[in-house]
Amino acid sequence: MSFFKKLKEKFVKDFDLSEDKKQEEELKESEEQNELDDEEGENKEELPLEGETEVPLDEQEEFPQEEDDYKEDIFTDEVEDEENTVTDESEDEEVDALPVEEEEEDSIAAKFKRGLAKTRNSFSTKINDLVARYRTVDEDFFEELEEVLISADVGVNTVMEMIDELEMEVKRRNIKDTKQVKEVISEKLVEIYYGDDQAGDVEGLNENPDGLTIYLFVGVNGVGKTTTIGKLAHRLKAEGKKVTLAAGDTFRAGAIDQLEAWGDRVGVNTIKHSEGSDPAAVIFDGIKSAKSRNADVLICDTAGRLQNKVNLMNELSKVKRVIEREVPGAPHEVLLVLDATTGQNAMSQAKTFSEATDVSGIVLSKLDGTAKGGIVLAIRNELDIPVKLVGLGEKVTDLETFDAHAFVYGLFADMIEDYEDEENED
Ligand SMILES: Nc1nc2c(ncn2[C@@H]2O[C@H](COP(=O)(O)OP(=O)(O)OP(=O)(O)O)[C@@H](O)[C@H]2O)c(=O)[nH]1
Ligand SMILES: [Mg+2]
Repeated sequence: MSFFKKLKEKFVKDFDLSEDKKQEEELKESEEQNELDDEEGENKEELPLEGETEVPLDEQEEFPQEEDDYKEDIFTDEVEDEENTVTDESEDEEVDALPVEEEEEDSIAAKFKRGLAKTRNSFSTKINDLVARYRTVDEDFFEELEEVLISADVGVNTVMEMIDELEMEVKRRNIKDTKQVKEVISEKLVEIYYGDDQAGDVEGLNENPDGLTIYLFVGVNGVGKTTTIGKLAHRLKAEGKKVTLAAGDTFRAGAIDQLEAWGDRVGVNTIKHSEGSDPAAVIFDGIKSAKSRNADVLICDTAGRLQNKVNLMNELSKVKRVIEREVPGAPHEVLLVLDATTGQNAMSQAKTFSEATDVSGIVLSKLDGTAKGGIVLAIRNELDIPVKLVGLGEKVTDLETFDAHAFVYGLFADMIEDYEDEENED
């Protein structure tokens, strides 16, 4: 079966196409508006301009030198003594969630489509332009396609691999017409993502089958750790799980309140100590509280850190050791949050963090804020770390389990719908 047809059957039937097309057109209009006059479009809340969320690395808050002191002896077995400093305001009962203003009925496909609007608009314009200029598939066509993929941040090595495979496939299927190549490109993108893992299953979050599941969030400043934790807590709670948050970012002013505000918003407990205290101790108390409340999941926030700060990376190892000691098999995920709008810098963050701690999965945030969503493929293909979750917007429901098919659907949605039209004409 044709790959576009397969994607269409998988995703398009999920939601009302006409409704979606309307939404799509609105988005395109405001996209164009954004590009033309660099003003805020109607969709401001869903697609903030990049400048609004992005913090350039060199402007990010740095840790002061004296920071180092508190880290050296960060965790000792006396941690239990700090118990009395814990504030668990919500006690045993679940906090009542504030009403969540959302359009929950959005299908996965619709969310990916909306979240990838920027990437798709740029990517499909370029591909269509390429196909219009080159009627037949030749060397030059592939060379230009290479540039299009690189400009979407797919990553040079991944692009090379992809082009080689495309050339082979095009020969194998004896494809001459560039129009047909679009579909082969979409198919190869999914294959490249999964690599040797032929099953191509969606990789959800690992869970503890018998007891407390612990997720540890790490990453540099401002990438979206705390926001993602809030979104994830909301989702897990909606699945019927009892969730506790641990405010392990004791460094940045306001970080504890920010996490607690998320906890209140989605209706889950937050365990916190005072600002400046030992993060490992907070996590320790988080585990204790989660266990005593019989919580299913504990999600640990940590302070943003630059990957070149050795002490801060050591601090993470200590936090992780506490978790390992308290719950065998934990943490069940160490999730590195990367900001998709930072492009190739995200790749170098992933490299350094995974050297310092065993990163088990990536959360790629702010995919909605970039036209370079191809970074997903580079991360998976070049670092061999699965992308587990993607942030597709700032709303509490804008977090999805990464699904390579839905992703590619999001990138090729227009073409897949066009394909349907052509098919209907036959
Ligand atoms: N558009 C968009 N914005 C996002 C997404 N995820 C997070 N943000 C925004 O990114 C900004 C930073 O998010 P935080 O969650 O505070 O980031 P952090 O990693 O916890 O930052 P530090 O605690 O300072 O290290 C906020 O304005 C979020 O609303 C997303 O998926 N899409
Ligand atoms: Mg934070």
